[in-house]
Amino acid sequence: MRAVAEARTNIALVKYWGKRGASTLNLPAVGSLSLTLEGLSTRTEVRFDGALKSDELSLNGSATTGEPLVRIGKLLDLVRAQAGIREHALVSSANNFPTAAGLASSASGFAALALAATRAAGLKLEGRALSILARRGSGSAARSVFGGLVEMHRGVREDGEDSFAEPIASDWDLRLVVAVTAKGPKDTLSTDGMRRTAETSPYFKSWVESSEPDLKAARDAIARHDLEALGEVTERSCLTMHASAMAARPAVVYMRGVTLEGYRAIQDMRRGGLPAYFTCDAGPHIKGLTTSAHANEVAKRLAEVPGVLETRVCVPGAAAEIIGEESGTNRVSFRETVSSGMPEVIE
Ligand code: 2P0
Repeated sequence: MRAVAEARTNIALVKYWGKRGASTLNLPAVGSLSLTLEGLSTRTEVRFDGALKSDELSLNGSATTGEPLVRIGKLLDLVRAQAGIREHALVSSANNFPTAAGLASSASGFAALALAATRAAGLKLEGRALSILARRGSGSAARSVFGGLVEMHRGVREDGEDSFAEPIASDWDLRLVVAVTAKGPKDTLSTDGMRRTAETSPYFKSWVESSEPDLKAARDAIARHDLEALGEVTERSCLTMHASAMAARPAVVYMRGVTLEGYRAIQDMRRGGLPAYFTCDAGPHIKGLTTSAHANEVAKRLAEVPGVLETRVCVPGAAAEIIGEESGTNRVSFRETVSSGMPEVIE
């Protein structure tokens, strides 16, 4: 009744922003397409224990209550219902990157939680079912179940069973350069920012309409390994998403001066023949899409932008995986990825 899982964060090249319908199933208004990143991950242990009076959460070593515990409790309730168990759980979760830096943690966090909780509850879900469960915790988490390039399907069903992510087979040596521009948590949580955008932005409908053509362009570019085409769609999806959010009332603005300077620096790089493409998320950090041959130069140039605190070159990351598990007297510890299902004994 105990399992430890690890999941990596992901960065969307074609963005998710907004929900569809009034459903409580966390259904996205648009599909999305992302790259899972190695090196920015969450490791989560879940232990169901009949002696616990309520669910308990430790985040990065500190006992945590309030909203994070409520969100985690809701996902645990879904797992308990599926597994037919009643025990409360002790959840310990840690990121190997500073949560306060505002880099995405709900994606890796809920993917790791969905995998660890189901396994600790004795369930063995395949990738699609796990992605659907992770989506209930956080939309972007549905993508972190898988490694590399991943497409999240919007789906049309009210029960959400066609709203899941799938890996896109590709051996493209893409890199994402992350330039951290601020410390401290972001101003508006994504869930709140996207709700306000959907409810009040005059541009939300246009944003939603732009998504399908962008997804198609991205898929085509990936099939051709066409960085220019993928980069162009990456930039326009990001800027269209932010434009719709900025037009919300009150405005939802995540970019800061340094973010736009990063955008200009990336435009300059391209003018000088260095292929790099900009994206950013629900925070001020700059992300540059490029390939392995150019990643170090892109990182060097982004580090020169005033206000950039730190840069990091990220390679495509692996699928969520079980690091270890234990049930009753059966003690096993191994590494098993969602995509391959091939166990690799580590102890
Ligand atoms: C994305 N973001 O596609 C977009 C781009 C941020 C900007 O998915 O409400 O934390 O938990 O489903 O997944 C962040 O949204 O939102 C996000 P919920 P989530 O990566």
